[in-house]
Amino acid sequence: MTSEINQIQPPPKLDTFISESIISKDSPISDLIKPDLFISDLHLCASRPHITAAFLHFLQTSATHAHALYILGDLFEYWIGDDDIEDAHITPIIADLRSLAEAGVNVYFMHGNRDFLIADRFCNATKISLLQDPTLINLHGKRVLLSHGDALCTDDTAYQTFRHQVRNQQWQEHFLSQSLQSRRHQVENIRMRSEQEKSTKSAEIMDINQAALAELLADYDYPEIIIHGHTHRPHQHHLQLDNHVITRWVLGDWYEQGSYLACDENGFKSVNL
Ligand code: LP5
Ligand code: MN
Repeated sequence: MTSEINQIQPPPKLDTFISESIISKDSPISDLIKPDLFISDLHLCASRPHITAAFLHFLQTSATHAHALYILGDLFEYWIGDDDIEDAHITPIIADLRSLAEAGVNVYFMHGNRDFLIADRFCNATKISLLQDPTLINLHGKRVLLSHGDALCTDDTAYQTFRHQVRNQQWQEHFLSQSLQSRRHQVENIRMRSEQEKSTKSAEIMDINQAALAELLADYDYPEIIIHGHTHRPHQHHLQLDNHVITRWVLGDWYEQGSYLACDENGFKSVNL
């Protein structure tokens, strides 16, 4: 596997590096103590009000003590366009994300496979910053690569074909030009089809492909850590790649219980709510 990877040498994609996340010796002492928090796959929706309540509580408590909050995709069960922003279920989420940002916590959001249509209006209303997938950051001197994770599931060819189609700008413009009701109806259909197809796919097919992971890590010059979600299989993996030891943190979903990954100067820890 490693010799294959060594043949692929595109330039490192360091353009998405976030300088604000560098905590240097000269950073205020409070920034050294405050943790960075990582969450994904909350799948917030009106039909799971207790999960939305748990998230709002998290935003009002643990998150307020953070240096930054990174939401690595699938915050919502699905997002059919920013013109749906006034939905009653969405309003308190926007208000609390905004309050958190106004309280001085840096809040970042990366698209997932269910909410990739989140755009400027949502970001402006919440004061969150949109991150590209993947994005490299620096935490306490360690390079940390962030991703939602779905792009790495390359064995799932039916999904990758679907992904290619819906990430196309022209397709999105056409989809967004339709009524909310029509969009909602189409998404409900896709959801049903997705659930149906998932029941026929093996767990291996729906997991991260190790060669795709190795290629991504090599592209980014072997960051010490990668954090992603999507697979709903929370775990801390260790891998060795071309003489580099890399830790892969997989975030958990919020279906049964909320959780987050916290990083401070002492390292990472996974916390259940
Ligand atoms: O989300 P999860 O983990 O349950 O499953 C994903 C993959 N499924 C999806 C679909 C989403 O769950 C639902 C759609 C999100 C709405 C976004 C809003 C805007 C788009 C509106 C589109 C009309 O992402 C699932 C993976 C699984 O992760 C594990 O990685 O397996 O993928 C699938 O199941 C996809 C199917 O294999 C293929 C579906 C083909 C549907 C084709 C319909 C016709 C095309 C319509 C226009 C694009
Ligand atoms: Mn996902």
